[in-house]
Amino acid sequence: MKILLAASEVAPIIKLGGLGDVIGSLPKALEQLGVDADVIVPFFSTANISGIKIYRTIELHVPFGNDSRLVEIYKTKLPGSNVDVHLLKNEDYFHLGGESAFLNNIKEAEMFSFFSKAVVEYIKARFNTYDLVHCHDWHTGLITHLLVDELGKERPATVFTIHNLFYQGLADEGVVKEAGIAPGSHPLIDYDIKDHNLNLLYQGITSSDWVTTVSESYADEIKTRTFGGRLSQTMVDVEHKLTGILNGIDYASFPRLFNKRNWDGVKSIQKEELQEKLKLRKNHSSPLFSFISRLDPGQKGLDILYVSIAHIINNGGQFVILGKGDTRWERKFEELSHNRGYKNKLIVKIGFDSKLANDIYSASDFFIVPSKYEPCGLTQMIAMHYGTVPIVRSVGGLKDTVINGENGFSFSAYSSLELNRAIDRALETYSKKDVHKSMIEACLDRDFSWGISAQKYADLYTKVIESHNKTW
Ligand code: NHF
Repeated sequence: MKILLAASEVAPIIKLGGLGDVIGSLPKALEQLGVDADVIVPFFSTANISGIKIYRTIELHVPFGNDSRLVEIYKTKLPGSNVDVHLLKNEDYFHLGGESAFLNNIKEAEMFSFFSKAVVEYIKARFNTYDLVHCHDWHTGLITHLLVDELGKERPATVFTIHNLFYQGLADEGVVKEAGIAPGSHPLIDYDIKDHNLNLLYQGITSSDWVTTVSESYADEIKTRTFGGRLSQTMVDVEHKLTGILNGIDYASFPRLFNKRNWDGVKSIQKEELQEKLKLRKNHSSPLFSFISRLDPGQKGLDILYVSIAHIINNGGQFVILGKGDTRWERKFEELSHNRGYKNKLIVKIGFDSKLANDIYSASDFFIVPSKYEPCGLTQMIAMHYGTVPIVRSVGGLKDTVINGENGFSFSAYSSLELNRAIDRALETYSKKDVHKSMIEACLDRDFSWGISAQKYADLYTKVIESHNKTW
């Protein structure tokens, strides 16, 4: 079985968010199961290629608009594996990308329509030897239609994974023509562009052989208006081909200095070290809460968290925030930390620093994820790996990974009142050392490595390839 994973990012070469982590680790886990998976991504100028061997392989001439555009293909290996990564270089389309994946604008949509076209040209240049193309998020939404046009019944089978339904990629209707899709050849496209724009996520979902999303609960939630918005009915329509598969995490990226026997001593030393490093008051009895996230007010629960900070500090806790994103919220959190009453109790670090992130995960007592919605969420799993008890809103993957009262705390209604109640339960536990200890150990017992999920993908690939071969 030969699989091609197409996406906009692959960690550690190009990493903008959780999608990059998944594309950087799923193929390695598939390789362990004997599945031969390649990765294809745009070669953005922001790609981090220092220290890795990379070489130019072939050139493609990709028809787009009225021109034929040169795409140079570079190849490297995913660090620590034998997985081939193909990077598509084009000065016109990919030179500006890679700094954000969340602009959601027409320019980005055009860039990724070109990417979709180039991926299909690449598949042809490789003599159509992939059995299945696994597309990720709206950036790859046109691939399936193009495969039908270019390869007809010889096309590979397709799986489309939704990492975040909120980002849909609205393209100008003109990209349909630029990509070389003839008017009238795809009813789904004709229907979609009646409102003069093309929804790339909708195209990927409706035209692929199978659809997955990154947790079982999120697969259910997006069928409702609250979580699925305008695409909720579409998700109901495709439920016969929709599965939720929880993401795993690549533990190699999260070195831990303790195990289930000695966590107590090591974690307390780490807490002291972090308090010293971040200039928090050195106080071991004060519970340390943390929040590490992209600062996205639409998703990450920043407003309810903001209000609950006072509750934590007033109850003797300390709080560390690490993240970047929305500049208004960056400023709001920074300003709050300058509040006199919060000195040495609230530390806000704007930026992304994976070493500091791991130190914070490891030294904290509690980790908060108050998201409005969360397709899977990786941070709660990382926190649990470090024996840091998560406090989460019970949605999506957070619901599927945290068991209230056993290995974490969860709350339902989206309000700081509810979040405060969960914080109160955490504080109460913290004061009863043996209860807190058993929760930490329950966290350490959980195994979120990719093995189980990769097996689910491998089984799904086999099923989809078989049924595709039968149908054609
Ligand atoms: O974990 C990778 C990530 C998810 O919940 C996360 C999200 C975006 O919002 O699948 O994608």
